[in-house]
Amino acid sequence: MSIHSTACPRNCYSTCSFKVRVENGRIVNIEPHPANKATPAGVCIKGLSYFERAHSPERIVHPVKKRSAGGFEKITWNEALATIADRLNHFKKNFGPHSILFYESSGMAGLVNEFSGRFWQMFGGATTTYGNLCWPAGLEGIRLTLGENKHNVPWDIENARLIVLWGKNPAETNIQQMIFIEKAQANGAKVVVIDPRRTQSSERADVLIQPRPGTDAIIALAIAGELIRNNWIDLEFVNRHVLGFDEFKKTVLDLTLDEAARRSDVPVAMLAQLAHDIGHIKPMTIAPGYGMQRYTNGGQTIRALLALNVLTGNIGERGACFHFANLQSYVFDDVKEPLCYYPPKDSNGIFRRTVSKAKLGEDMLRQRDPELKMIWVERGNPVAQNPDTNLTLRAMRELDFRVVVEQFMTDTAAEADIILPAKNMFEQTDIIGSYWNPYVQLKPKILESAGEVKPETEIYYLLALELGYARQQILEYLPEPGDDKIQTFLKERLKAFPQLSWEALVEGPQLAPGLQEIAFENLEFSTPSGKIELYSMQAKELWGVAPLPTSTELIEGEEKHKEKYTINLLSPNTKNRIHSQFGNLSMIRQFEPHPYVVMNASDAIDRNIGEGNAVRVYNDRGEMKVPVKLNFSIRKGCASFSNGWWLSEGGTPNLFSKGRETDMGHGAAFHDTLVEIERVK
Ligand SMILES: Nc1nc2c(c(=O)[nH]1)N[C@H]1C(S)=C(S)[C@@H](COP(=O)(O)OP(=O)(O)OC[C@H]3O[C@@H](n4cnc5c(=O)[nH]c(N)nc54)[C@H](O)[C@@H]3O)O[C@H]1N2
Ligand SMILES: Nc1nc2c(c(=O)[nH]1)N[C@H]1C(S)=C(S)[C@@H](COP(=O)(O)OP(=O)(O)OC[C@H]3O[C@@H](n4cnc5c(=O)[nH]c(N)nc54)[C@H](O)[C@@H]3O)O[C@H]1N2
Ligand SMILES: [Mo]
Repeated sequence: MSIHSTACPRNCYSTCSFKVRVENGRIVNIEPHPANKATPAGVCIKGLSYFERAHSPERIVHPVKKRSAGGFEKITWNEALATIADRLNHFKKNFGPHSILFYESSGMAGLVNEFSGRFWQMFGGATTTYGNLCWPAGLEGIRLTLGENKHNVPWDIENARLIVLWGKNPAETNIQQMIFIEKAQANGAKVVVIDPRRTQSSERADVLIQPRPGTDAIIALAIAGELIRNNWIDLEFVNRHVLGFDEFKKTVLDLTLDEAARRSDVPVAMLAQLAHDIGHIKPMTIAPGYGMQRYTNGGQTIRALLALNVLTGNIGERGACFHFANLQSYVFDDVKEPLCYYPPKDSNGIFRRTVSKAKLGEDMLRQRDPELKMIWVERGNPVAQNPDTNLTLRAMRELDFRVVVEQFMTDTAAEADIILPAKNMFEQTDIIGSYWNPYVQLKPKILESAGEVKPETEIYYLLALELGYARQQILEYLPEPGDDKIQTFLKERLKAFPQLSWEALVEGPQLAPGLQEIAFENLEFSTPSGKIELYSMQAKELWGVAPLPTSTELIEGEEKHKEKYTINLLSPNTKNRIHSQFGNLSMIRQFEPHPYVVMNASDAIDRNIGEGNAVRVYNDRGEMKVPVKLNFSIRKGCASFSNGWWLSEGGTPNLFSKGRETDMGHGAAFHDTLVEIERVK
């Protein structure tokens, strides 16, 4: 029996610390880790389901290849590696290394991920991806304005008197945040939720404002106008720390709440009350979510929201914060790598060619000189999770060869010629940061690999040998097999931070070196001007948008599409899955066994649709048939289908989304999607 401290490496705000008891090679207990002040209650149900997930009989634990008659059959590692090496050599010799696409995504956080890129570097390059499906529009909007992405420690929200959850649903997506929000409420704080849907978070709030999707910027800018007109701003703070106030003022002074009410379809009295609250209740924390910035106007929207903190001086103090992403624990540059949103640096000229994650299918099909011939997928499920599933599928199917490194038979794995079994979080040591809590954490190896599973580092090492590279040459890029080699690598990386000892990390989470508990408390901003840039020349130079935050209408609604399709399909995250992970486990499936679409009952009446009916959701890009749930929790004109369902379970919302980048940061505008819904006769 042994007990280990570890941390959840899923792409999730909370990044919970927990203690795991292992007996006879199996996980038998999971408990909260008290040293993490941000996650005192311990893991969620998904974390608890690691019991099942680690040892699931459905896990892929040896290499398999696709049978010509359909389905997969078990093969040996020797056969798998020999086949893959043969194909790699063939494509490289005949078409060049850029005929191979190396696709990685957010399935597992950690420093060790960087070795995957190094393998492809050694190989002579590959086509890689740029952008990120998740949060880059917001990250970039904040970087342009404040210089960097950081926020107060999670427990500081307790000090806020006004909390605006703006397009965020922490009761499902950041459940630990609710602990501190509820403490704030107990101290008398007011909580406002702005979301086209009624959510588990809004059930626990004082006010719910339900705008038309994509209209948050107009709301924020009109409120900014109202604050300025009534002199409800902190002029001293603005004069001292802000660049571009006069220009900003000019653009919002004539923008009325009536105009915003009309465009967002929110009662004007609600906007007036919100403006009054923002102008009078201090300190205020706005917690914008990531969902709300997955629009073609997402980056500018985040800049418009942030302007409300800036005008009221709600930055750099206890309880006063713009709580989007806290990258203070990303002290090793490479921890950021899997989430990095710029096209990869090309210092050595090897990667040269990149395709957009947001437009994956279209970009894959578009490549010439050389055309893409092969894909290698790891830590991602692009068929289900990237925009435009049918186009992604077509692009995958036009390739000659597909390798997917996976734990389970996902929609992407099902497309593979060869699936290599992927490690889980307990089978390789790594170090992770968090984009919400301020800790650096160790995630030690505590289980032997299931079946014949090998971590990616080892897969690449063996593949390199198979390709004929000499051991000495390989070691310049990759560690030798064995977790001790990984630990040596991590200890080496830790040397840059004497405050972070290995021994302390083994015990539990460690505060990031240089942490500012109250972000920007010194009121220093690493923007070009050194001030908070309401007016950002970089915004124009880098992304071609206006230097001031602006509000623009959504693109999908401007196209011909609008005549045929009138329902805006939202695809938020949901409590018991992380994107496309966990839903296949029986512990999770018991809560939601089948996919369903949620629709406003009055939209349903117009279409002769009744509760529980099978409906066809469709647009020009795809269709699916699923049951419908009717209620009034979602705005009229909107429907919701949470992302992460598998095609093989009945559908994914990305059947309908178009590959479109956000206005900045190369994100994906998932929610800018119109569909129609009809009853299946
Ligand atoms: N349980 C769970 N937790 C997770 C994840 C998960 O899959 N499951 N995923 C993690 C990851 S990677 C991410 S990115 C985060 C995301 O978590 P959040 O930041 O909470 O983002 P979403 O769930 O995408 O969207 C939040 C809300 O935005 C609303 N919304 C959509 N469009 C608009 C709009 O135009 N305006 C406004 N005001 N609101 C809008 C949606 O209805 C939704 O309720 O969660 C992380 N945590
Ligand atoms: N319509 C719509 N689509 C969305 C979103 C939305 O709001 N709406 N949200 C987007 C967002 S915010 C995100 S972050 C993305 C997430 O999309 P992805 O980054 O593709 O993440 P997951 O769906 O979690 O899939 C990760 C896969 O990695 C596998 N995996 C886990 N650990 C390892 C490992 O160590 N090695 C290997 N090789 N594999 C491993 C898991 O089994 C899982 O199948 O989805 C995006 N897609
Ligand atoms: Mo995400």
